[in-house]
Amino acid sequence: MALRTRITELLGIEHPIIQGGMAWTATWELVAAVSAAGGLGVIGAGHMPTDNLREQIRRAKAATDRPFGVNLMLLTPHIDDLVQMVLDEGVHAVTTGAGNPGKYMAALKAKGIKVLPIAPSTALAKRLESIGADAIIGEGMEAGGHIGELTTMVLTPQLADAVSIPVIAAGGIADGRGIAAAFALGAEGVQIGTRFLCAEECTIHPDVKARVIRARDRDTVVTGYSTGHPVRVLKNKLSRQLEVLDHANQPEELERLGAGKLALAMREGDCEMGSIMAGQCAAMVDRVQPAAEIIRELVEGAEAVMRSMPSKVAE
Ligand code: TUI
Repeated sequence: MALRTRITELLGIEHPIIQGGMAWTATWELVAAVSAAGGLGVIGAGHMPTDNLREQIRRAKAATDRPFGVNLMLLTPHIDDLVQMVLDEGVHAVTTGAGNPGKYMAALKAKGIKVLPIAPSTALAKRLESIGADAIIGEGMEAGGHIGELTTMVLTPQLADAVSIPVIAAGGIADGRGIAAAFALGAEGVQIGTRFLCAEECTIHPDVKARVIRARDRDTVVTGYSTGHPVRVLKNKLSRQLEVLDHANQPEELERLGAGKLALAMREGDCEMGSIMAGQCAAMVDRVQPAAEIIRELVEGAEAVMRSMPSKVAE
């Protein structure tokens, strides 16, 4: 058995598993490992300078012949430059987050790049389908980082009904059960971020991996509602300070305090004053393991759940 869908076909990959394009986290080492294992590795561009992203793309190309992608965070000030560089370098796929990629759709498609926007609502998904998106990633608010309002459970089936292109479910998926559930809701692929934080090939600071492994069910919190860009993180000293500013409705102060804190966590390992963006399913991650082993467990787990389903239906 294998999980073959329009997503594996579209992207030329073995398993319909897209790795979340996490800023300061998803560097070429993780990307190459995920792609080599049959998923789609995705470089997290975040606010990365254009030259650094070019270097990341070139290193990923040198490390794997398999398809990989780049996640473009549309709120970044130099996004036009990043898009132009991606067009020049060429990658198999682009995922987008934190905005509407409509402005770039035609140029990306003209280069043969598959465009997979993250959409937190059916309205945006329909609009993106109408201008040529190849698939829609529906990210529920269980996810880490910048989130929308709806849960994966509610968003996925509505997206599947709203568009004809394939839907990829994201947010709260960390094992085979989550994948099987996403498929039951109408998804043809999944995007997984948090579980890959603890891939051996993920270059984040080991203290952050240890913190994710320690996380329990209620250890994430959403801060930044007052800024209009709510972000889910693991609870720590920083998140408590951000919450105070959120409740006092001081978005400018909050932005100031939050600036640069993702890198402080992920690269320097400051687990108290850094922003550890992780989803609710951090609680389901219990060890560091190679990306290929994660993918194998995900696929085998999903297949086992799907096979067991008929026995749950009485004749
Ligand atoms: O983008 C993410 N997750 C992220 S981005 C990020 S870095 C960041 N830095 C500062 C402020 C905020 C974020 C950390 N994590 N996930 C995908 C995602 N996209 N979640 C929600 C959205 C989204 C929201 C609104 C996508 C489109 C959208 O459209 C609004 C519109 O313009 O129609």
